[in-house]
Amino acid sequence: MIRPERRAAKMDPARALQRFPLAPPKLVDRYTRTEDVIVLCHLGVAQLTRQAWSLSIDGEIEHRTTLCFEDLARYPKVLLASVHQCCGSPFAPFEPTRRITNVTWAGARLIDVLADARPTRTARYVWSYGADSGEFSGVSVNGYCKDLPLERAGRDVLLAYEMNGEPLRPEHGFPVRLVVPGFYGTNSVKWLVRMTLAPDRARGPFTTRWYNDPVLDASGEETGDVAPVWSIAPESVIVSPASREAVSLGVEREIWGWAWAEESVSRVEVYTSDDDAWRPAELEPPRGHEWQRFSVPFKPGHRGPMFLAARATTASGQRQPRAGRRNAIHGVAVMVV
Ligand SMILES: Nc1nc2c(c(=O)[nH]1)N[C@H]1C(S)=C(S)[C@@H](COP(=O)(O)O)O[C@H]1N2
Ligand SMILES: [Mo]
Repeated sequence: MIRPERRAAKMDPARALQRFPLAPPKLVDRYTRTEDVIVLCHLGVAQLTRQAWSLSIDGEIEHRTTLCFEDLARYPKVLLASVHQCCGSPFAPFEPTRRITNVTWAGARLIDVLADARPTRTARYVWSYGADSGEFSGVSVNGYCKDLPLERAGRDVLLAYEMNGEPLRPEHGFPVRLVVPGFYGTNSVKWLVRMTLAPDRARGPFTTRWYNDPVLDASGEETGDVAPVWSIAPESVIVSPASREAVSLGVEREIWGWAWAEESVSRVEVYTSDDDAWRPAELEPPRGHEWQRFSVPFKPGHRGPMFLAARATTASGQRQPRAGRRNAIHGVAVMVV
């Protein structure tokens, strides 16, 4: 086993970098092309090579270990597809941004790697560190750090080295990133170089100050509690028709879109303002953490402006709120001509 020296990775660019996703009418493909996938780098892009990369695992484990890329590549390669969603700005946690994509990943299973490190009974969280460093919102950061409950690692969490069938691009975390399907993208640490098993949550700014939502009560007041931005709440977008599209009177077509949640979606309803009714949509059965297509037949009966909306509900009864949350209902105003 090679143990390269850990030096701070070169950052290029050494500033925040974002690529916003396609607008809902452009989300026509089931799998998002890599060039259309969101990019969010708080500190810039860490430039790493496979040769210089290593992952050290420490903390509450029996066997401290450092893996090089060949060590990781020896674990069974797992392929899966999942939604990959940025939850939006940490400064505006209740604002819907719909930064959503659906991509395929390949890599080693985190539990396979952890099985060899043998977490102790006191380990409850996995802290993951990126090789990126720099400044975000006036705070100096050495290694973007996120956490996840160890019990959540037991399912489908990957140490991924491919996106959409190709090695990760630098901005997506080359050579290895964490992927937590079903959790918001912020948890999927890029340029992953260290994991620490810990009895408690990570204490860095990205798990305490940012991406830790104020908990609201039923009337929308802050309770003083906070909740980690982990699980993806139920959400849906209407792909067609597009906002402000002119749709033809009396011509039958579809209203369709995508719905997703960490827990799969069991029901989508579509609202049409001409009859002021929510109708159940046809919905694809869930496939892992991929998004699910929904559709309803649509034949506009009156000329003039019309409002459409979709709302998703999970099996446990979580439903998209009307407004005021990042997963608020997506509405589309069209013109019947
Ligand atoms: N090391 C590191 N990992 C990171 C980030 C980051 O700034 N640094 N940004 C996070 C956020 S907020 C999101 S939404 C996703 C975006 O992943 P992508 O740029 O590959 O689409 O990466 C997450 N992982
Ligand atoms: Mo994000």
